[in-house]
Amino acid sequence: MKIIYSPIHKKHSPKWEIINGKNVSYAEVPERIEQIVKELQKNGMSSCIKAPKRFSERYIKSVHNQHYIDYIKKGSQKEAKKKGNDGYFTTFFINDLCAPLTPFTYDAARESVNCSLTGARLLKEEPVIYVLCRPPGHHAEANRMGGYCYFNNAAIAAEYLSQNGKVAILDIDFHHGNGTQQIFYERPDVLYVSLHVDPRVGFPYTAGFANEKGANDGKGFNKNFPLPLGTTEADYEKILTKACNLIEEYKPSSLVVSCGFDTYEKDPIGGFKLSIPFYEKMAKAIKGLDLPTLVVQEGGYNITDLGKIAYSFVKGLN
Ligand code: Q9C
Ligand code: ZN
Repeated sequence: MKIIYSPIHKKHSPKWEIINGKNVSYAEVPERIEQIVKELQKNGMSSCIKAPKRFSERYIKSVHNQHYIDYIKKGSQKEAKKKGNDGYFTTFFINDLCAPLTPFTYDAARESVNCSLTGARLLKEEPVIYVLCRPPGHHAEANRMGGYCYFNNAAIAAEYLSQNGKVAILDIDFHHGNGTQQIFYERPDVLYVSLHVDPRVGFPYTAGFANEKGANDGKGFNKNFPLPLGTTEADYEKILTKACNLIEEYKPSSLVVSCGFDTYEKDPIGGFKLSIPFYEKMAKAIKGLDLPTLVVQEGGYNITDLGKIAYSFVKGLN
């Protein structure tokens, strides 16, 4: 297995998000990815870790609007020139107040895409690749940032892979991937399947309902499994089996996993009851699909245990 990682993400480190009009300290911190890398290295995986290659901005444009890309680039540059450049929330192209622009936001988001595309390209040679990217991507829509996401790493990789056949995206982050759903909503050649907290009680609130099934040519190629707060391993496993069956029936050429660890029982912003050993089980179920698989990091905010969760997951993939 190969792991794609770049240290550039560390430069993107916002202080705050705004929830209900109040500043709340930012959960999506650099330590997340650093803890995972440390734990994988500790377990003898250093030789698996590869640096990303650089990809042209036109790959980002395959999914996002050019005005949106420029806005993030210029906004980051503008912030870098300011005194006290702690980041700011833009008035345009946003879904919420969880994705501020800071001096290195564009650079980090761009490198995060480089990581997912490097992984996608390597899938020809390696059956399973784990992309340790940050900032995450699945809440980023074609022209809207939000939920700690700017460029949709998984969607850009899926778009790239779709040139060689149908792609399935399995989203197991605690939150619904509203961005990925929106980007492929009218496409029959990319199937989006997501398990997540019921949007009536959890972020992103406005998408992720069971009746969102795709539109036009994409009708029937979007499947949401909203789950209640407090979902147990037994219940989660049943639904994951259903999701895997749908993917199997679809017969894709490759699989992209939007992989969040905020489903963990001790996640500070999650609300499911999954334990560390359960992630190995989940990964085995995914591995059982026997598809070229690109695992793209999304959320997961328990800094203390993230490394152990990731290692459990990696064991199941191997
Ligand atoms: N108290 C991802 O996991 N903040 N984004 C919610 C709850 C936004 C999550 C605050 C959560 C965004 C990639
Ligand atoms: Zn999440």
